[in-house]
Amino acid sequence: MAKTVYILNGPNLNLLGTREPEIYGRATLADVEKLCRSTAAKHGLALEFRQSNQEARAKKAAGLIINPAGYTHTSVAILDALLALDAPVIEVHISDIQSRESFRRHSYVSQAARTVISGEGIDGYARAIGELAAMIGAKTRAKV
Ligand code: DHK
Repeated sequence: MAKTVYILNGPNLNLLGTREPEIYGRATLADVEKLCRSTAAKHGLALEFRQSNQEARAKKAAGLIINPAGYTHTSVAILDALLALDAPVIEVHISDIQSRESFRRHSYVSQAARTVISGEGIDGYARAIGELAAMIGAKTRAKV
């Protein structure tokens, strides 16, 4: 059976495409999901893709990719939830949080993340899936 990877997207990421496109680009969350589904398929991974303003349960996850959006910079609760998870976590940001306002430069979530990918646009999600696939030993096709 294929391993399941969860991709969780925090608040306001449902507005991608129209929200500050000069920072987040023109791709919609549906475009991100499409990219993630095709990348996951190449790695033989099953995918749960969610957008939520609340914490999601990911008990069956072999690995988890999270863009916590604004909660990145505020939420000890999300950090605690990730620390309780027995699966590798990758943190993704579409924009480069280190080169924006000072309040965005600190991430609580990073403490629980094996890797942080920031500032690569939505391609960062595809890279995260590839890195997670390597971490969890997914059966990646030769030509990805
Ligand atoms: C998305 C958000 O909504 C912001 O609150 C973060 C992140 C950055 C992103 O770049 O994907 O500060």
